[in-house]
Amino acid sequence: MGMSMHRDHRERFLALLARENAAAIVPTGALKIRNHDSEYRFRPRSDFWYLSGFREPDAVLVLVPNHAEATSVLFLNERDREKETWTGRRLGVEAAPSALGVARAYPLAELDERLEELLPGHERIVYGFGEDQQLDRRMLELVGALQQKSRALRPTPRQWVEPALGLHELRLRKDAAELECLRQAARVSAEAHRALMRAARPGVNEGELDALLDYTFRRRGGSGSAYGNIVAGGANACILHYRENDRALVAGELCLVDAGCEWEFYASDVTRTLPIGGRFSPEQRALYELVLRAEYAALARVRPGATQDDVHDTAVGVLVDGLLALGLLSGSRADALAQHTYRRFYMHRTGHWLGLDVHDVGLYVQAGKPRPFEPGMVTTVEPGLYVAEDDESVEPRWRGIGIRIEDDVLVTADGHEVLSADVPKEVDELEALLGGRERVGLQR
Ligand SMILES: [Mn+2]
Repeated sequence: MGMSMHRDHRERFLALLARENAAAIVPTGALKIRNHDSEYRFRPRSDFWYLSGFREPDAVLVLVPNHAEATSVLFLNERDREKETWTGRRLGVEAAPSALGVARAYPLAELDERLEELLPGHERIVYGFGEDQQLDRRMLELVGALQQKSRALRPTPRQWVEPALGLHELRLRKDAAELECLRQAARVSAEAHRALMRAARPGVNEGELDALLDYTFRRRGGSGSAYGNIVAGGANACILHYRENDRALVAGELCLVDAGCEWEFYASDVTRTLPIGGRFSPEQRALYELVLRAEYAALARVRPGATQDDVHDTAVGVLVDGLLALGLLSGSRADALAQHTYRRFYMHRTGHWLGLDVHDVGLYVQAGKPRPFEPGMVTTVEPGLYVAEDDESVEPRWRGIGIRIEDDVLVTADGHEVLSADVPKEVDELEALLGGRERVGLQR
């Protein structure tokens, strides 16, 4: 793995660029200020990491397949003894080619002037607009100037191409080395969720469990959480992106935990919903078993040729049947499906691509139709039900229950593999894990 994975990605993308007579300019971005003069921890942009394996900020990878001497060129910060004393070690221009396998490396300050020499000979440029307005403007000006002085012998770029059209299609299909990262991310997530289940009991604050997740992710070698952990007790679970994580858990309520480890910047995305105190109430249990049935039915649909819509429709079908049976929806099944009355309780989609980004790149629709799954794609499957605290259309006993069950799923040649299968989700397992403490007499 390591460098060879990124080199493989670069070679694959260069071959694609060569066919299109295209160059690519791929920046990683700069440190971002958190407040005053403190910065957020840096995380390379996913396209850049995929192609380079380089962790430092302030770098740009340029791929120029039609260039005579060097097809991969990295621009990065120069070594600087004084700056490194303050802000950390730098790889530097000299060491970059052998460390990363790029053909050449230059100081970032030379980017514009070198691009004038590297870009001619290519008809289009792959560049993602919208991340960095300053760089966007510089690139437009630079290419505009190139076109002004173009010579007939060497084509100058005339077209900008979005990374979504080629690079993101490569990222959508995971290779063996990437799958190893995704498996490792899921493995550590499983350990973190299990640790949380052992620690979750009445009186514990959501924030303590949030910290336990982060601790386990990083202790086991992950780079941290792949997105903001959600630890949502009671009706907080009905807020889909609940972030406060600061309330003490109460016996008898559910706690929804949506958290995934990031491994070498590859994400996992796992949700479990736990009975605090160790016993589901009848209403909680009815809804939980319904969501679990929907998840199993949806998972069973994941195989080559099926689509995200198939998976979603399957989950919705099971949920609607169950909601009708429990009296939470009324009327006919056909009407509930046609009029989307279930959306009061299930308002999100059932899955999304997973990879370097938790909501990973890759088109969901091609030529107006949902694209079929192919081996090597990774998706989440995550049905849920959320009954708002103030939903007066249902009996009070159902209100404030929020449930989601989410796993990470690899599409294989003959079906699928659940990467997060080690995270318990059966009712009996959860009741044993969360209630076991009383039986062995442990006190907080
Ligand atoms: Mn998800």
